[in-house]
Amino acid sequence: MTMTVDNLSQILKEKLTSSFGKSLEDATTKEMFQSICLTMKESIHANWQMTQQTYDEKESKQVYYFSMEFLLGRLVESNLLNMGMLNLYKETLLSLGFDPEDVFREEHDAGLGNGGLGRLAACFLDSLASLQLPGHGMGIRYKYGLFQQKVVNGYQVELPDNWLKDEYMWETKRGDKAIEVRFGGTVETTVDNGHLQFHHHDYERVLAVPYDVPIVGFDNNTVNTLRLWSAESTTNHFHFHSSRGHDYYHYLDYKRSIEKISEFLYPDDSYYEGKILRLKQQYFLVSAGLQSILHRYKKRNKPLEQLSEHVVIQINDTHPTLVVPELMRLLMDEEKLGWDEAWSITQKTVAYTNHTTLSEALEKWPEEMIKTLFPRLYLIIHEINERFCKMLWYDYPELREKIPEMAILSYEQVHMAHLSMVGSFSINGVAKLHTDILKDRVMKPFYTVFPKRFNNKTNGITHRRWLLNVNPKLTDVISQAIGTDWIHQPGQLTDLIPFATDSAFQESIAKVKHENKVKLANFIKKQYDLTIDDQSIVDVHIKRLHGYKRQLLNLFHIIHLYNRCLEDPSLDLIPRTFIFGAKAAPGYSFAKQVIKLINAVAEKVNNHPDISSKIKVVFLENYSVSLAERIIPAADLSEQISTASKEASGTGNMKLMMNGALTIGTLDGANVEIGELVGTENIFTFGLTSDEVFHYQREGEYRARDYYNNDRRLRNVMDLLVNEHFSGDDVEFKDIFYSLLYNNDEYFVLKDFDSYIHAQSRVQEAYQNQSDWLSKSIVNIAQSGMFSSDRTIQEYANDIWKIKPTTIGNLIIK
Ligand code: 26W
Repeated sequence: MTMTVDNLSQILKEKLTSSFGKSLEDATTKEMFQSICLTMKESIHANWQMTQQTYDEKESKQVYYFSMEFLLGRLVESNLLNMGMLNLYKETLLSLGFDPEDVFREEHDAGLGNGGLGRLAACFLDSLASLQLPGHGMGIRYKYGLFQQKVVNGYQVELPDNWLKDEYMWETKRGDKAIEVRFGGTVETTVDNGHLQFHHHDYERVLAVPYDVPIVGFDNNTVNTLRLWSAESTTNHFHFHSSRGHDYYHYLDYKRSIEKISEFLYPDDSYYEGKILRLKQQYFLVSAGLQSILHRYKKRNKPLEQLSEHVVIQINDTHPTLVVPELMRLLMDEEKLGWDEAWSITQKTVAYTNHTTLSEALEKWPEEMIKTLFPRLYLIIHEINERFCKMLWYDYPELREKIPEMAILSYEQVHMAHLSMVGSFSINGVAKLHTDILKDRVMKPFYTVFPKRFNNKTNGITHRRWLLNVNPKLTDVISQAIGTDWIHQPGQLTDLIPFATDSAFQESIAKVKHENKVKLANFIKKQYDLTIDDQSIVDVHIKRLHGYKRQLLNLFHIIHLYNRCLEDPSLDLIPRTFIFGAKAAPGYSFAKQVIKLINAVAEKVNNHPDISSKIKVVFLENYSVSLAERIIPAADLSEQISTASKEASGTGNMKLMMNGALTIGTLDGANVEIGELVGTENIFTFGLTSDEVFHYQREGEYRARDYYNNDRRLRNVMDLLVNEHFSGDDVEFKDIFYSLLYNNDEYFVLKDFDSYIHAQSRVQEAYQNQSDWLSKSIVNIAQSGMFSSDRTIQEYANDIWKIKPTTIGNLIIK
């Protein structure tokens, strides 16, 4: 039976009564939201159970994506879209007197991630389910997600993200599947029947309790699982030995120390800090995840030797690297396999993705810490290292002098990337350029030893969320032109190419963009009481705040325009709205100063009587998945201006392109591939290449000061930072100024300034010819299908995981 607005209205009214004792008239939007979720869950849960049952019956090979971060955002709209029910629910809500947007906004963003790495994991889950692939997520159920950002007086202030305050509607606690994870203690070695045995004593026990979130596939019956682990104290720890209170307080202390393990997400992106709690979190995820996988595998009654034919573990960066020694431990100590068998199984089961080459982001843990927290794992890592170094010594004499830099244990540190590479069968980068840099530079000696393990998987984004959900009007315009097949086969967006020069189509694209701008402008007006011009160029720089992402370079262009307007009030500028969204790591003071500077520039520019009609600068606080969803459909220009070689891929670049924004960018990460697809005339490329950056770094030839001295425009921009123009005092921005001149501008902002300014004037010129601009925009949309994460996941499935779709049969749902 197909559901109608009337049926659904009835169901929702009944839900309101049975769950909240409310009539429609008395129900709050939150109650309506919860009623919707409860209703959706009835069919999702039926398919969920069916999916798991089918995987077991068909013995499908399963992928487990281990990640410390899953940046899901809200799920209600994307689940409804995937279930084919979005329009029905929207219409029904309207007929019941509710604004669907208000209702959907009741869902708190699940912000269990910092940025690109976490959002990629979420897009991958959507694609796995949509391609009917048996792939699941393993993560941590942080009680607090990434901090909420407030801007107070121009400064970032961090507030806790208490996302579980109201019930999280999508999760199901599986108390019966709880698992014990052990920390610390000592290891005793004995010999039984000539076999070495390891006995772990005096450890601390932590209970890992899984909370499962269903991952709904698009237009199919597949529902996969994201399993998020929560740390709880084991109940049998506490016995009342006496009526004295201290047992009780001791227990509370203990309980709190355990729960800390899954309490919060470290708000750090691209910077590694050796914090013991983070290491505990990593092992907690790894041990609980692996134990639950082995438990399920054993139900298939297959020998452990065949594990890799049934299970693949993909580790999202090095954060879950401990899967390598932990799987060894479980296979040897629990399952009684010998080293060689266990090693062969482990190596065939684990695959590793690298997401950064920034040296400050590469994890290295002090040996002492690993030894204390995981004494048995330490012994195993030690043995892996010995065997690896010996192999190098005998099989690769030409690499002998490189052994200290390739070792897993060296200089009293454990090198997680080395452990990952040695313990896995696949090592992949996330964009062509990034993979080449891994092979030719950062991991070159490993590439010599394991050439077959290296491969590239250029990132992608789910077009369902990032086009269909966020931009329904553009979706309709596309489908009117080329039909709807592209929705299942996003590669077919290239059918739009002939429409690039079609003036009627251009007009409809322009109309949608303008409507999206009006919508964003209304939001900004409501939220910030700031009026932006919906006819202006919307220039968007949204991503984490980091030196290498060069928000500062963007700002220098803005200040430069401001200076030009001051010099020549009649300057002919197409009005532009510069939008920034960015969180800075709480301890990253340079990044925080840049936020303050953006806001200080905004204050000046937006309040200038003559200039504010030409330039507006907006810093939107609390950048998050939901905020990205509002901004991206309205964007004309996508700022992807990282120092070449530093941005592994970028995925915001893909989201913006798919929504018709043109890229101004360096030849970095996936920008290179975007440029190859759209052609040089449809992208604004500028700046140093990665090879040039490596050259300057190696030769030490760059002198930032020369650029300051020789470029008057640059001097005029920079001097404003230290002469009280943007701030009441002249020291507010001195760190920024000094990092450029005295620390020699690590990210080549001054070096690329001139080239960037030129690229920006090409943008303004191109925008003047609207028909030309629209044709460029259409080419970008047309070529964006390549960046659907469906393509990426299909490549992982074919090349790394060797898995095929499992079709889930039809359930009879009322
Ligand atoms: C241990 C501290 C830490 C935490 C997170 C170090 C490094 C990270 C991540 C690797 C940073 C990250 O999110 N990398 C981004 O991954 C995206 C998905 O592949 C890429 O698109 C981005 O270019 C890359 O910066």
